[in-house]
Amino acid sequence: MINKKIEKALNEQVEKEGYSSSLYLAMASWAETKGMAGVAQWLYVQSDEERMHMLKFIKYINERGGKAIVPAFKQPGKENASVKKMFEDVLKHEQFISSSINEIVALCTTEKDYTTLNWIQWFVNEQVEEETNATQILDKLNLLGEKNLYMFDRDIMSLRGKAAAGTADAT
Ligand code: OFO
Repeated sequence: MINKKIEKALNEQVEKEGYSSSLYLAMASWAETKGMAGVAQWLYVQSDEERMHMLKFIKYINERGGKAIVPAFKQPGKENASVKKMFEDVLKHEQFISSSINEIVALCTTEKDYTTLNWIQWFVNEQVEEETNATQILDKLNLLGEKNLYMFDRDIMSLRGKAAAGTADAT
C-alpha cells in the first residue's frame, strides 16, 4: 500500500505525463499544418507514448491501494516560432520530466517505499531515452540547417519505426 505522500507525488506525475501528451499532440498538429508530415508523425507517436506513461501511473496508483485522479490539463501553446525552437522546447520539457521523476525517486527513498522505488526505475531509464531522442533530433537540425527542412522532415520520418516500438514497450 502506498502512503499519502507517494500517492500525491504519483498523481502529480499523472498530470505531467498527460500534459506531455497534450503538448506533443498540439505540436504534431502544428507541424502537420506546416506540411511537415515526418515531424508531425514523430510527435503524434510521442503523444501516444506519453498517454501510455500517464496510464502506467494511473494503474500503479490504483493497484497499490491509492486513488488515481485524472486532472484537467492546461492548454498547450498553439504556435511554435520555428521547428528548431519547438524541439528545443521538447528537450527542455523532457529535462523537466526527468527531474520530476528523480524527485519521486528521492521521495521513495526518504519514505522507505522500496516497491515504488523499484517500479519507477522503468521511468528513470525511459527519461534517458527521451532526452537522447530530443538531443539527436536537434543535432540533425543543426547539421542540416533550418534551410533544409524538407530533408530534415524526410529524415525524421525514418525514426518513426523506432518511436512506434517505444510506444509498444510502454504498454
Ligand atoms: Fe513521459 O516521458 Fe516524455 O514527458
